[in-house]
Amino acid sequence: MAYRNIIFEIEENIGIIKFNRPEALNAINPAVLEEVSDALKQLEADPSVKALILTGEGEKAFVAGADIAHMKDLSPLQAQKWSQEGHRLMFQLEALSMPVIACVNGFALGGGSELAMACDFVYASETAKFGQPEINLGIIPGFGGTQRLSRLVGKAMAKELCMSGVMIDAREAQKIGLVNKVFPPDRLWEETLKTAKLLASKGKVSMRAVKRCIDRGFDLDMNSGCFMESDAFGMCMASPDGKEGMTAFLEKRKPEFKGELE
Ligand code: CO8
Repeated sequence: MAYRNIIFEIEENIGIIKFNRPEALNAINPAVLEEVSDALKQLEADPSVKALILTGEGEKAFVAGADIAHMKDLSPLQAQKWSQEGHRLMFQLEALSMPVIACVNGFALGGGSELAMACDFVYASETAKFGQPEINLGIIPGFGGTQRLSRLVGKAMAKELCMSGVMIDAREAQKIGLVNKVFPPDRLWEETLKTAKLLASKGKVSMRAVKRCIDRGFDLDMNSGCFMESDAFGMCMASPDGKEGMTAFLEKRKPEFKGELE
């Protein structure tokens, strides 16, 4: 597929997707969803790719939300379908076996903040701004914001953000747990890449297992979550990477993870 709304690259073993509609502050329209979804399928099918970074092209925006011009005249059923298409992409991101970092270089509003929340964690520039401004448009978050935000920052804070529609800066977003780390704009990319490389150096089997246990376990009761963790622990223990990691430790050398399951 030819990409017109995103820039898709693989640098060594890191996938990079840049939202690229600067004329609309990288707002998401159906073509963006389709292109990102296609790129994610390619990444998942490529065993050499071990981490993914999502970011926005230009200095102003990560993603300033769903494209309002596209949404304005949707019928209720079309809007419901549009929301479901957004949800599908967020779930596709969460289901990836590799870790995904949102590198938020500017506005992450509405669907943009929802996208960032569907990544494994967020690094942000000091100039980034987050918010769920849908209420100002007479609508509500439709790409999972009412659900992921409350799970991330708690119900009361999620309500305040979704009900007031106000923007918060990166430091505030870090304080409430929406953002992991904040960097000056000129250091954001190198720091994100450094962490992506660190994650890519780990074993694929255990990376996938930790991601699934935390994501799936979050919606389970403690007992069921721990049960799932034991199963995943057993699988990692029996994997070639598990054997290699522990053998390498005892032999005082760096492990060579192959990312295979026998
Ligand atoms: N959609 C379409 N175009 C946009 C969007 C957007 N979300 N955001 C910015 N643009 C466009 C502007 O219209 C403008 O275009 P033009 O130059 O042709 O006039 C261009 O980008 C630059 O924007 P501004 O001139 O407004 O730039 P400012 O620096 O003055 O302001 C802001 C930047 C504060 C980010 C401002 O652009 C803004 O408020 N944007 C809208 C933010 C917003 O409300 N986002 C939420 C959208 S709704 C949503 O995401 C719901 C997701 C779930 C959908 C599910 C559907 C059922």
